[in-house]
Amino acid sequence: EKVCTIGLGYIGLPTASLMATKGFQVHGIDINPEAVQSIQQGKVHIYEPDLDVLVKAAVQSGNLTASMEPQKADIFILAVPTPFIGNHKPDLSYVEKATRSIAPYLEQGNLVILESTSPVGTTEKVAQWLQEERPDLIVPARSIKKSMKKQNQIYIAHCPERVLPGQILKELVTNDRIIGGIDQESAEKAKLLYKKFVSGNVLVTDCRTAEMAKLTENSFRDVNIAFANELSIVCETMDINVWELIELANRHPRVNILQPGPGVGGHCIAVDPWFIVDSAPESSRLIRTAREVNDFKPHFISEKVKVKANRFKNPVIACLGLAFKADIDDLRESPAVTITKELAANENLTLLAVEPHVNRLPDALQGKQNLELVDLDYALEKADIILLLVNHRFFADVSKDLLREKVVIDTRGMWR
Ligand code: SAJ
Repeated sequence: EKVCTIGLGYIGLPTASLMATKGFQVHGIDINPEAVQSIQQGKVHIYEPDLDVLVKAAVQSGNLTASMEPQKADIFILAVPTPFIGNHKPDLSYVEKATRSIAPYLEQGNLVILESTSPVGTTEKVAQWLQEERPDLIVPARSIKKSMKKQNQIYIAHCPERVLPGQILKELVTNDRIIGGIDQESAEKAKLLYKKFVSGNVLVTDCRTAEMAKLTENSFRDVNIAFANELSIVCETMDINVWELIELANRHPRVNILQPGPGVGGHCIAVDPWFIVDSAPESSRLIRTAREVNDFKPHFISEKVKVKANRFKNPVIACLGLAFKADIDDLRESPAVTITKELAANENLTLLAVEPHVNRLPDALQGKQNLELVDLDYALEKADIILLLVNHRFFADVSKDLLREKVVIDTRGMWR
């Protein structure tokens, strides 16, 4: 079967390459010419463990090609970003553009799959956009009843991705998948497709439930991290070690608290809960508050560091880690970057950032006179204050004797 994937990022590229190695003929599309070029040469433009090997194999087999123009196919997979714009409103412009871009290539019997995390109702919008572009085709409307197969009909389903950055290739295969059909026929068609490369269960529902399920998963995690972050702030005022507290509370058979940290980053957990809040502002008070608690945490940490820095004449602060979580190179929406930036705004502070996964500072931290990217040993030697922001394995073995000589702020509880 022929597949056309729109978006070759953290979801589209692994999915396209996996399907190509499973025997599908896959053509990948991206608006970024550099991404397309590197994939054409069998290389990757993003880091994810083992993705380079998979892409190379897929391209060399001849089953994965890439360009900036869609092609005719049996299956179209939309895997483009759904960020939010000011005021936490979902930005569906990428989904809309991608949807309209495939419309001219659609033929009767084709299956269109939306994998992007989307606010409830988006799959129905995809159907509406396709119908506007292609009045000659019968685009199904949302229905939970069985209907008759029609001439000139296409199929639409929402199959939200749920893979964890750092484990994408494993989770793409082993995770259970939720298939939300716009109608039953679409769901069944999509189920058959995912069964061909997923070893987990493939669970069928309607498109609205599937959209909400994905948002619910990430909101669940956000609310639970907010609980841990709130505890960490509460404990600070009571002289209680929050890590010990959580470890002890988690010995209860029905308690399982997550880990506090410097805040919640990434493009999913810090974004998706807002889609629920936007759809139901009056009834999503807990989800909204959790977002606010997690967004407050970076400021809480930078204020704490500033207070400690007051003890020194020319304070030097080592900021260990800039990524949004451990053992990845992704610095986007990272609380570690927010904290480092807030500290760098204070000219009395000298900041030494250490991030073993990158060789240049991100744009958000460029052009600051009092901030440089250095190696770990140099930072540890020069710093008065050591601020651990990311629990990269790389930082696990820092000498405890050395830490005893410094002021240490360990936002991840790694050196406890
Ligand atoms: N974090 C904490 N404490 C914890 C766990 C995480 O502070 O106990 C922080 C991390 O440091 C990071 C942020 O939360 O800044 C998010 O990290 P994560 O590992 O929880 O999640 P992501 O964003 O890498 O991936 C999530 C996953 N969702 C869930 O686990 C419910 C993944 O399965 C989704 O596919 C992904 O979002 C997505 O694309 O939506």
